[in-house]
Amino acid sequence: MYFRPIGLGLTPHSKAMPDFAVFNLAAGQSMKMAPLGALYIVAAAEDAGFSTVFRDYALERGPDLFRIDRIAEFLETADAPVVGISCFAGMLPYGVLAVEKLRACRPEIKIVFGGPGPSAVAKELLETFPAIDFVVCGEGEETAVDLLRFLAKGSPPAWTIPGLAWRAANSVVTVNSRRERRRELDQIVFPEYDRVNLQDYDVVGVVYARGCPYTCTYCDVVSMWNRQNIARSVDNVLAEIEWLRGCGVRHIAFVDDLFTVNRKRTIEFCDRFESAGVPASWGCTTRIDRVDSELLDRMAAAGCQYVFYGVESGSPAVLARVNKAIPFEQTADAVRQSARLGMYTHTPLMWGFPFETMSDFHQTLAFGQYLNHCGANVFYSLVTPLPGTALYEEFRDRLTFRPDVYSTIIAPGREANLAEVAETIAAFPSLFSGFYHFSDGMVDEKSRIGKRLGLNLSDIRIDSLSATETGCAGSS
Ligand code: B12
Ligand code: SF4
Repeated sequence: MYFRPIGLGLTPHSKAMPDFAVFNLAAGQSMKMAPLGALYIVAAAEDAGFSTVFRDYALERGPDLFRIDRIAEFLETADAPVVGISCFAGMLPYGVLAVEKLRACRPEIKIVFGGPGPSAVAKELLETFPAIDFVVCGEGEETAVDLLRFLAKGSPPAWTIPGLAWRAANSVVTVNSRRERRRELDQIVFPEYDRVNLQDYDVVGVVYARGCPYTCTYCDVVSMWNRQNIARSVDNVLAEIEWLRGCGVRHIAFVDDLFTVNRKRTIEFCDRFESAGVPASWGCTTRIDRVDSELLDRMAAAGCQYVFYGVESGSPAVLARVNKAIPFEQTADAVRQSARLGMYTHTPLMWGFPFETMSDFHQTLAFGQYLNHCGANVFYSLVTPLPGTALYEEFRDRLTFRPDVYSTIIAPGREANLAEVAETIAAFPSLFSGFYHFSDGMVDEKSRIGKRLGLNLSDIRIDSLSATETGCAGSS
């Protein structure tokens, strides 16, 4: 089907021009994973008859990856009347500044943002940056297709499209009602992998189920998936893995927020995966209180090679405050068993909460050491107050931004260069709060302690740590 924009301000284009150009904006990742979200959108658009091109910035190389001009140039590598940008919170400031440049030379195109970064801040994003025309909030396939139809034929009208945030001709921004989560995930077309060369990536992801029912206060999964965990069938997942195997993929990273949320489903998957004799290994992310000894045995037997447990803190008080009160012995037991089964066991710990006392922090460091002895790969990350989280809402007036101190959990990688975005981040804390930290989180003091103990509080980049130690760096 050929898509012709009619009377919506889009420039008529030749048949050679695609209808839709989707760009994944990611940079500085240590591990490159084919971007599922963007490729699901490409597949949905193609399936609905819109010719679509895809470009992945994660594959770009060079020292200037975080320069706005470079990103803007990248966005010009595909010409289409509708440009879609997929990004997380970390690339959002870069994305908005780059599309301002794109807009200046391409006033006729429509620009739509989607992904976990823009989703949580859709209204303010559109109100602040007129270069952006639409934001697709949450699960994107159906909303994106409705939007493309609206831009092509004026129907369905923008105001009727659930999940869409848009700006009317009078500049008023509207965020439509949330779109109901899709229940029949098996009906969703597989990610459009033929648009990428899988060999360009270090790892390939598969989503078994979307969303998580828990309420950890720092986690922004709710703004994307609305606390519902909805799964594909085992057959559908195995079919995708078989297909990937055919492309030479040997390891699958399940990218579910909480892979073992449904024990029965996990056992069924393990049994089927093992009996199908799929010669591939896999790994996943989950919670300590969603595994048990038998389940871990089954997972290991079925080829699970790594497991990522969000442990988060060594202080019972902090764990209770973030809605993740899991007893330490349970954590240690699960970690010991996972490691014993040969799984590479990751246990991230967070620090810098506004309510984390020095004693809480010390407990976290001590627990980290203990988990190390249990066989875990422990790493520490500075708390990132992401928009849309309960943590952000409760403590939003205690945020501080220092361009030299930020968590690389949200900033895109350790090599991120904030030079061109720092002013924008500072001007719009509620849009870019992931780059902030809590002013009463005692960040400098705690980093110094970590350093003195020889611990790598790895996810914080503090350019000025040595300066801080000599008392040169100011704290805000
Ligand atoms: C796999 C993964 C990665 C991979 C690859 C990511 C990729 N490009 O696909 C790797 C390991 C590289 C990675 C890195 C990071 N990640 Co990550 N990652 C994930 C994970 C586990 C799965 C992503 C996924 O495939 N989801 C499934 C698909 C179906 O959902 P989706 O991507 O959201 O896409 C849907 C919608 O968002 C929308 N959509 C997406 N793109 C577009 C584009 C358009 C035009 C439209 C219309 C719609 C649309 O439609 C899609 C289909 O419904 C998620 C958690 C999760 N379960 O989602 C975290 C997550 C996305 N990551 C997160 C973070 C913080 C990071 C890092 C910053 C961490 C770090 N410092 O290393 C980096 C950033 C990298 C960068 N430079 O931008 C956060 C994002 C938080 C936020 N608000 O932005 C998440 C949500 C985890 C969390 N809960 O904290 N990540
Ligand atoms: S941190 Fe994990 S368990 Fe908690 S809400 Fe987020 S995805 Fe769910």
